[in-house]
Amino acid sequence: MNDYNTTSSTTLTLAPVTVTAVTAQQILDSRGNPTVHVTLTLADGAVVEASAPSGASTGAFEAIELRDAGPSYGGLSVHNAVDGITREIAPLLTSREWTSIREIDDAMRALDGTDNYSRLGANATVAISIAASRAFAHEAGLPLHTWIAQVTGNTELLPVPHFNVLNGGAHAANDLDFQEFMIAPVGAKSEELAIQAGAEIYHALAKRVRARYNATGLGDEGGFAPPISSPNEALDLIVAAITDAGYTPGLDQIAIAMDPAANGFYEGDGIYKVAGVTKSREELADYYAELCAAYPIWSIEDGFAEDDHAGWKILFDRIGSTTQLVGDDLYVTDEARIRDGAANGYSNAALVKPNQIGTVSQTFDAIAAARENGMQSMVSHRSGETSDTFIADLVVGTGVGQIKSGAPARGERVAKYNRMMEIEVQTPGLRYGLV
Ligand code: 2PG
Ligand code: MG
Repeated sequence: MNDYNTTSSTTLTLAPVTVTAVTAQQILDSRGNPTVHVTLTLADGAVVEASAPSGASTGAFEAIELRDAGPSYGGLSVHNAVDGITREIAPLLTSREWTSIREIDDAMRALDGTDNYSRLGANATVAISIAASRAFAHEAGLPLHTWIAQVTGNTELLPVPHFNVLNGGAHAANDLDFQEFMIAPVGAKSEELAIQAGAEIYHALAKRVRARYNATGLGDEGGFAPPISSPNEALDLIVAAITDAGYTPGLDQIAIAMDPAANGFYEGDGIYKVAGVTKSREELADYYAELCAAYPIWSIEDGFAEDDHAGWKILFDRIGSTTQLVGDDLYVTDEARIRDGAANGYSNAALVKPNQIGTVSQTFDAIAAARENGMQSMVSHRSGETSDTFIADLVVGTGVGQIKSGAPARGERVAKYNRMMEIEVQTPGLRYGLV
């Protein structure tokens, strides 16, 4: 069976892929840590490539990144993952013709033999799976985003970008416990204007951060990392910067999203510590509700820790009807976990990171599971990135309407935003906005 959805209005021709050669090598990610880069040579001589991103605040249930644990790069080199591609995945890929991305992903999964890619490494499988997706798009003669829309049976949509402009948690050296403060131009008229708004507000924020804290330091995702510890202070700064730049803070123009990444300040036993203050589950849920009442916050990701299901339920009952609550470490892009979350009332949205689950077709499954259960999805980068822009095509092709790719600055972050603007120019008629 192939992946092509026959309900699509476009007539689809099966376009099989033949891989004649595979190369893999170690490159650096945006943090200066090693990651995996691959190329696939196709029968017509075309070459497609991909590289794997890498998280810092990783969830305990994520697919496993294979790292050498040797003396180089403090144990982080990826020569074993590269060797696994060369010795095992390459012979598999070049052994036959492939008719769907799922076929390739399933074969890699079977070859790995574990349920979390701990033998070959999800950093190896995700890079191959992304490159293979590009191979299918090439053979079909389609832009990658259009191929994704056809394979998944979705309507293409230009997403609302969520720009992470203030960094804390595991991504910055300051004392801010919440990891990400994002601005989302929900009311923009186009991708280009959304990105313009994000960049103009980022620059207005830079002025305020310099004037007030004499600080220019950045976090891993390109947002500012001034010496503050209070989430309220961070939110006040952002609201002021939105106004400085000539925009209106609010749920219909420039909204705010946060990723507290609560694993990072969970003390266990239902106790969290934010800005030096200890909070019970109820107190933390109250605090989020207060922040949502005081600021135009439309979305909160990982408000509670990945294994604190009781906390998730309290928050969902409290503000789930008015606020998007996104599971990242909670779900790790795992279809089964998302279904479980929907059944138990943990959240109304899922974050989507291909390297958390290990392959592109499993990423499609996660998005489908969210959709089937009435949940939103937000496609996401990792804090360690490369110039690979796959997630830009992924978010457009799956039509989920939301992406976060860090600040509107730094090459590895803007590569995705620039790709979205390129798609907008090349594909007239695509709608911009939330689902
Ligand atoms: C997150 C991500 C991306 P990391 O927590 O959502 O912003 O961070 O890649 O470090 O897990
Ligand atoms: Mg997160």
